[in-house]
Amino acid sequence: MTNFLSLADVSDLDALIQSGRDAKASPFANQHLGKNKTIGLIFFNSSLRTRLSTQKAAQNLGLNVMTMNVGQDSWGLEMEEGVFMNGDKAEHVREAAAVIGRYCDIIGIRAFAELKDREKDYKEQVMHQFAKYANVPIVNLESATRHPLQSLADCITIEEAKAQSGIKRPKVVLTWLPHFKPLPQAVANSFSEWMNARANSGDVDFVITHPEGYELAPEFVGNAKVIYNQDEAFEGADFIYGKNWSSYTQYGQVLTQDPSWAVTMDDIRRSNNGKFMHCLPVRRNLKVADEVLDSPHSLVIEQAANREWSAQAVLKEILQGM
Ligand code: SN0
Repeated sequence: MTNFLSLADVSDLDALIQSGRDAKASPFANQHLGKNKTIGLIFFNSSLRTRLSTQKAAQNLGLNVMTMNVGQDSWGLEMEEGVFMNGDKAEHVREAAAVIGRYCDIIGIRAFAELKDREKDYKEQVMHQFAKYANVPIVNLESATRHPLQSLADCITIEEAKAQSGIKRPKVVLTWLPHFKPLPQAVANSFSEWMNARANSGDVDFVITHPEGYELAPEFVGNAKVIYNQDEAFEGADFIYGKNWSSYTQYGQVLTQDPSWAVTMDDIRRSNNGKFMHCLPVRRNLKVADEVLDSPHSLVIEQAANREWSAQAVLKEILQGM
């Protein structure tokens, strides 16, 4: 693996999931791999889990870690080519990426969708500009359209829960949740992309449910079954994966805040004794009831804990290829 931008960079998904589980069982087994090497973690947006879990994973592998918040700690970065730079951005990505690439052996980048211009967001300009000019491997720490480290942690979490329950081919339901703010589609896109791959290999059945107008881009929906009635979608569900996203078709818009889409214990009862998953941060009661988050049905803390092992599996594979 050179870059880790999406599922397309993964050659063997089963092996990567297993590598994460191995790291969890034996965190320091590969400490030699990162010795005298440095990873830079570059954030254009806020982070709690991604920042700490990736730093922890890197340290487990013996890497040195540097972190920077772009625009707060550093100069604002211009991403467009050929611009006359008399605006608010003091530095161009051509220099910034090249310079950071001289200090770092791997660069992780977080850059959310701006949710103004769909074509621009879905071009993944920030990731591609860094990949082009940094000359070192790039790791996606949530981009405009995807959050693959989260999706890998979600796969690990589902495999662990499957091993516990003995359910061979669980029904996994991605549900839209209400929110008053427009949020990116990245987590939902990525989860769908990875679950479709898991469905293709017979590891899960995958269903998506959301109000009309919240259809994800067709390349992410893939072969998933889309059901507009949430109660119907939850019937027999072994995993309920909640996430809010803004509209893709009416790009970046909040079309409804219908509170009946929030997940409650009634929804869990409708499912097959289902587990609740969310990438966090989650706004309690707006999106999911306290009684769900505080019940044994919730996997959210385990999912967040598994972020360390998903990052470690990816960094290990990149280091092995260097
Ligand atoms: C981000 C998102 O992509 O939806 C990060 C998720 C890992 N979430 C938010 O921005 C939540 C913001 C809020 O105010 O609830």
